[in-house]
Amino acid sequence: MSARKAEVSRATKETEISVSLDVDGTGRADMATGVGFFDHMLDQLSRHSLIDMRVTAKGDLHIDDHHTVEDTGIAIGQALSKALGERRGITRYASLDLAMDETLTRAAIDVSGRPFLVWDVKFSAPKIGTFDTELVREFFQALAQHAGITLHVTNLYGANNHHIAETCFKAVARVLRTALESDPRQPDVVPSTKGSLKG
Ligand SMILES: [Mn+2]
Repeated sequence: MSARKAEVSRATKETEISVSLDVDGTGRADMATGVGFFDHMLDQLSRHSLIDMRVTAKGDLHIDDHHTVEDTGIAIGQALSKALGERRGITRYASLDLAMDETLTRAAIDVSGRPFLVWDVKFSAPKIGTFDTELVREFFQALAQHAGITLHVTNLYGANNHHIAETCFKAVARVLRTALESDPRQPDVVPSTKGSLKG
């Protein structure tokens, strides 16, 4: 596999975001989005996917966190798609049940080139600290759309909303890690009968 690295810069009237990532990294995370809880979640995404990620975002946080979270999802998704190129040699599929204390969350992924999010996660409170819980879905919707991945996330049970959010990020991180790993039985093949996994 050639180097799977990419940089994306994205500026609108609402946000200015730059992302650089290395899919074959060690999980080195450097997050500065201005949203503390979101930085903590992105640290999990990087650490447990082993994708090195550097994210800086300057968003209209005086309104709320929505644009910053969504647009960061877009930029990470775009960078991931760019880094993966034609997706040759990847494992493609993975699924996992991830436990954290009382919470269990399932993620399943197909690095298909077909963006799709199935989201079955409910929070029992609208906020974790100052962070809107509904933004967790917004992030993964943007990520799936722009990375060109099919992603299913289901929270099976859990009581603590911080844990529920965190297991979503960790579970997706772990399935990304597995699905993006080189398949040693077909390292030079695009794993599709169509011959293409580009969106
Ligand atoms: Mn935590």
